[in-house]
Amino acid sequence: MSRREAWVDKHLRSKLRSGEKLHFTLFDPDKTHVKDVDKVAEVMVAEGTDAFLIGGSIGVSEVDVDLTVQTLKKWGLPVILFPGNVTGISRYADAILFMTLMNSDDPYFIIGAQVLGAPIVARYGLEVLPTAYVIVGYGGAAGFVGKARPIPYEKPELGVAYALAAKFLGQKYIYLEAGSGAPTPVPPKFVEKISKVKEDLVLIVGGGIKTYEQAKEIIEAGADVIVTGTIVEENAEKAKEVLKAIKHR
Ligand code: 1GP
Repeated sequence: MSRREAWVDKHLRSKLRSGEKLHFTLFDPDKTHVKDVDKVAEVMVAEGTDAFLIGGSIGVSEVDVDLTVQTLKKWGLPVILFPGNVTGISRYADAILFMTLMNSDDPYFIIGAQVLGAPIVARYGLEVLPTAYVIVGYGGAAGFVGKARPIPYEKPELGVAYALAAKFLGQKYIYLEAGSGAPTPVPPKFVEKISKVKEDLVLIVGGGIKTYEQAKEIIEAGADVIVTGTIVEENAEKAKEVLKAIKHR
């Protein structure tokens, strides 16, 4: 078991402490071919993205994850795994969102996959970022595959209960996921309620964020990190706008 020096959590938290808000660029190896990864990364790095997330819910092989991670390493940003299953683990990454899908009805996504993956994570010496993954609203493929009971957008009090449970269970990050390509992102009012109870949890919000206004409202509501995937794949100019909303406040 070789443990590399853990630096990603420290790095992200020190940025947050200095008042920055963060943006993670998501690469789904099933959607972005490895030959296009650098082109997208170049644009996002120039605009100030803070880290790369690699993962997806369907059709992600270990080989694809390895290739995407290896390609992204050259940019010098944290390369963080965002696994949909045990096939999403790469030895070349810096860290892993070690997630439990809190509102799944299937024990496999709450603890089963984690048990199968833990020895691999230990063997690779990956830095672990303990993460409560909570599906909200639309849910998309992550909600469908993960057999989640998504929290309705108009029931933030349920989200608050999950955030409190995450905190009491010792999680370090909470990820509110509307689902990739969600028609509407997690509402700012929902984010605000979670941000009021989150304390040291790093609050990540993703799914359906496509415009400057959406990103701005979610950040102003108290999110620490915004994740974008679809817009990065589809429209670099709009992705730049989202980054502006996060970085030039
Ligand atoms: C999905 O939250 C992420 O897991 C990003 O969603 O693809 O809609 O940006 P989008």
